[in-house]
Amino acid sequence: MAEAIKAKKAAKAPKLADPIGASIDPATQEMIKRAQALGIDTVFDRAEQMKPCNIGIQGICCKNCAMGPCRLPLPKGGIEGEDTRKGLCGATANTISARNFARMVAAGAAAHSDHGRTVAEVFVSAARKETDAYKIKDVNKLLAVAKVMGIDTTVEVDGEVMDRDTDEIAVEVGEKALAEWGKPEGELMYLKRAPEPLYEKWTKAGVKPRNIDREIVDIMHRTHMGVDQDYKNIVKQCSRASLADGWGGSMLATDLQDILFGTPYPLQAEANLGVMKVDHVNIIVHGHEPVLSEMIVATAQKSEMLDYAKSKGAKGIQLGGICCTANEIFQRHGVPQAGTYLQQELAIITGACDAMVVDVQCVFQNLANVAKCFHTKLVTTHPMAKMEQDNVVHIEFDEHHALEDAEKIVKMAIDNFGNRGSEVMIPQHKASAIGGFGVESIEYHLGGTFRGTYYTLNDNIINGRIRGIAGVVGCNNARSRHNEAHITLVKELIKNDVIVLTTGCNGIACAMEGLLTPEAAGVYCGPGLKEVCETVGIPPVLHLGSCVDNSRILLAATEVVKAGGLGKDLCDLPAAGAAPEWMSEKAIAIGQYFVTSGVYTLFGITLPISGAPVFGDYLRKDIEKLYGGKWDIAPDPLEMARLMIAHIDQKRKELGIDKARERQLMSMEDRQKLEA
Ligand code: BF8
Repeated sequence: MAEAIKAKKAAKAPKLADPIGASIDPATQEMIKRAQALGIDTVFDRAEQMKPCNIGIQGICCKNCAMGPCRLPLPKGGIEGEDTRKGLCGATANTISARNFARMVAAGAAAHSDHGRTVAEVFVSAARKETDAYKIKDVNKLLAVAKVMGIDTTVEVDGEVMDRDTDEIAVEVGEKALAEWGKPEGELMYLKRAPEPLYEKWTKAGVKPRNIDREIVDIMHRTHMGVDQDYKNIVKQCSRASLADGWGGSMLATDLQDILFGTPYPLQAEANLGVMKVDHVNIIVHGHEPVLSEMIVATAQKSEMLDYAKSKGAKGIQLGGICCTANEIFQRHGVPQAGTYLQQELAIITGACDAMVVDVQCVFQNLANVAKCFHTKLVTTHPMAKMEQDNVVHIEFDEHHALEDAEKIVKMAIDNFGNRGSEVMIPQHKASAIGGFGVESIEYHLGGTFRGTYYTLNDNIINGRIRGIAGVVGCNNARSRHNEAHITLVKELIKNDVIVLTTGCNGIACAMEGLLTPEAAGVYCGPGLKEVCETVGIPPVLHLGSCVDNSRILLAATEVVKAGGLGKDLCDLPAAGAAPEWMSEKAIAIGQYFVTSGVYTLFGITLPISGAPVFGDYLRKDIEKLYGGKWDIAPDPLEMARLMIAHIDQKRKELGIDKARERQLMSMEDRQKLEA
């Protein structure tokens, strides 16, 4: 009888994740095992226990009015003849899927752009000297951005041309930037930074954003019940709103952050949960907006804080980042990256996290439940992002008292150091990484000695040592093995001489794997890319920052076009983009602006378009005629690499540089034959 009860209980026990099957990363595997031993559920276990909705995943569930939700599953065996599926109002699968897709673009563009707005507001406060906490750090970039915005940097006094006061320029830059969110007429000023043919395509297609907020509101309106019922017209607005993100909110966020906090230049740090230290106060900063994390970094370095930590028995203060905050403080200060999106709960499960400070985006609500099992103080800081659980502390961050807020948080973490339980387990895995690349530093490393442009990079692409450029970005997704697709794809690309530009959680995954080091070139790269990396001293995977910094990829690609020899538009370049483990709405917005900017863009997992094949085909094929870029899906990372390389080779052929590469890759045997 007892056996039967035991068996029944065991049968009812929730299914747990297999740690090895859930992640390729040994630190993550160890921490999943520890969580399971402690009876704490993590996202990996929950992914075993809850399967995704089969209709939703295909993008064909409409819940935009109360007559529904209307679900339009594909008939078994597919559609023969006319697709007669429709919702109560008559909405077709194409309309429903396109509306859902558009709302993802809107949410993603809103998240990035609202982040940008916060930065712009802080920037204006700093420029107007309304706060002491923030100051203009990079005057050169301020002047460069002012020039792009058409703001005078000199002034004529009594017939003499003089430099204008920097503070005055900063106020004008900040105000002009802020106006981009809501200006009543015109178009976004950064659109003209794109290559001219691309700008012309946007003009012709009618997708130039008017202002950032309006394009997002437009999507919410047109996807309301009974408005836009033409999937092509809905996609057109997706393009417009996504451009407002990539060439608007995100690009402004990057520029203003660089001016305020410093333009990144290469520096070294470490990555993975092993960066936490048992004898230090560990503060994990998680989320996205550097206006918060910058202050925490500054405060944690203050001698009085270090003395205070020592007075409490700690040897120092160790900061670590999770998600894009990790990328922000890594690229500017060399603060270690504690982990990717899927490792957030695990950082607390070490038992050594004295405070986790979060702001917006990609933050699990379950952090509060995990924190309850340990001494960790979980601190929310953003007025927009609170948690319902009562163990969460809310310290609202405001630029006018930013340093005081940061001090309060750091002190709270120090005071909490002594409350740790006896069971601390920090997995001893970390890797060295170099980050902090950007448009400016790529120019420095891969520019010509005298020409100061992307000459060397272009030259090496033309001569075939570098086969092409890949942007590999984006999230983790608990529906696939943590980091496996990221790392498999990136290794396959660099093995085939494709240089990789990375941002977001892919950047952290690559850092954890040791791919962000110049030494990785000798281990993983094909001969051409290896030679370039070793000559110049750069990693084969260049870390360009957080997800808003995908704008750096757009601008770096534009610089490649400008340097000459590789076509006139972004779509001419031997380049492709990928998000192999995507999960967030922001990823969809990013994908759409890359496609609208002419990039062949592949997503792993799946896309919520499979239930509407006609709409799906429009995104995967027809849209290319408008902008030169298109979507694709490839759940298998090796297949993804194959498709990207095939695209790159096709572009090389169209540019007439395929022969150069064939020559460069000739084997010794072939060469000897030729010489004979
Ligand atoms: O903006 S890559 S999981 S952290 S959404 Fe989130 Fe995705 Fe990571 Fe940053 Ni981007």
